[in-house]
Amino acid sequence: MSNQATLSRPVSKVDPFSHAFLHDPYPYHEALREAGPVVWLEQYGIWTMARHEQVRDALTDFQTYCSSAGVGLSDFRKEPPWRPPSIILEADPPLHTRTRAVLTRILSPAAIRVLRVTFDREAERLIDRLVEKREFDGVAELAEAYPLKVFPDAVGISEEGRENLLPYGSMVFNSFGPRNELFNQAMENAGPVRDWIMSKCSRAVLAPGGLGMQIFDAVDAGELSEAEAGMLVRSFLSAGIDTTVYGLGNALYCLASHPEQWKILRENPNLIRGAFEEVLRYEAPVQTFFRTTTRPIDVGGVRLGEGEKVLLFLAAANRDPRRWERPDTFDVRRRAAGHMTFGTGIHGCVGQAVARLETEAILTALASRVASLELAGEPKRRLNNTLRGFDILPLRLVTA
Ligand code: 8QM
Repeated sequence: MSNQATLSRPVSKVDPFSHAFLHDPYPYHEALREAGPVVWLEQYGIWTMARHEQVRDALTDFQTYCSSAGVGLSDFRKEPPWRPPSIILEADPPLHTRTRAVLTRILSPAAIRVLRVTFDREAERLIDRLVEKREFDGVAELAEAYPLKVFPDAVGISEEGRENLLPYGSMVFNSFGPRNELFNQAMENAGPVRDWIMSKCSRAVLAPGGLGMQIFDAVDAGELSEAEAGMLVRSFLSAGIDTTVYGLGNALYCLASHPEQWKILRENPNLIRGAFEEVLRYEAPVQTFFRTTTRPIDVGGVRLGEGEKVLLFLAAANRDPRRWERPDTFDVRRRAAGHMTFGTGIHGCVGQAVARLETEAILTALASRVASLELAGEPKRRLNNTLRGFDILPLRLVTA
């Protein structure tokens, strides 16, 4: 019975990290979903899941699908990681439980309410400037500029050297994929960029009261070692910038290219929160994550072995017609909760409230000032082994 299933395992020859795939992943997502609940990718010798049910089940079962062997293609048990593993992302319980508890507290709803004041003010300031400008690049001048200001300020790092944050993010997110051209390009200046990041992770250089220093408060409370606290500051600087940059860029793109949806938002600003969830479902800034099996497991009648890499297609789960009506329609009124872009389970995005806060601040400032939000030229994609988003997004704002 299980032999038969093994013989009939669905296989695919696609390369999910090729330029063709990354440029327009959606037809490939459909093919992978339709191929079966789990599919063998011949090119890499790994499994992949693209249906909502299987992606969610794998993310929920952290005992079978572990993170400590890395959440990229590379198996940390077979080859050395490019940097010391994250003690939250690339960790399992009990280590993960302890580190996660600290970040959950620092990013609690009460903490987000405190951040909201500054985040709203900075969003209004920036949008006022851009409204005056009328035409601008939505990536450099908005989707990058805003997170690069408010998040490092909140963490409490110096202004000097912040141009290292995006190159570091590019290293982190490209490194989850294979060692292809995108990976090599991202790693070109790896040494100095990594050194700068690490130099910003110590108690001595963090502003008092900031999110970074609050991690060090947990050392004083006996929850972490001094070295672990530095590693969790590194996690903030790894996970907190590119994700929101790509998410905000995708939000601007979705709304600029769906004017009727922008009109709905302008007339009902209470829909902004749900609209961002729909952006995350429809154009997921984080497309994929891997897990590694800790034991043999049956998935829809197919037997996976122990120690095997599994590529989870968050972005394909988000458009699975088994889960969503009209999955390829961008609809800000839809209930998009249940998308997989923040993951789910014990590793579900710990910073998701910050991501929502940033995008809501920007979209609210825009909706109160701007009648139409238009593409002013052809957007250009920036390819990345994990992230989906833009390099250039020419925008035009027309005031009410
Ligand atoms: C991705 O370094 C880290 O801890 C880390 C890096 C990247 C992420 C999360 C954590 C999911 C956003």
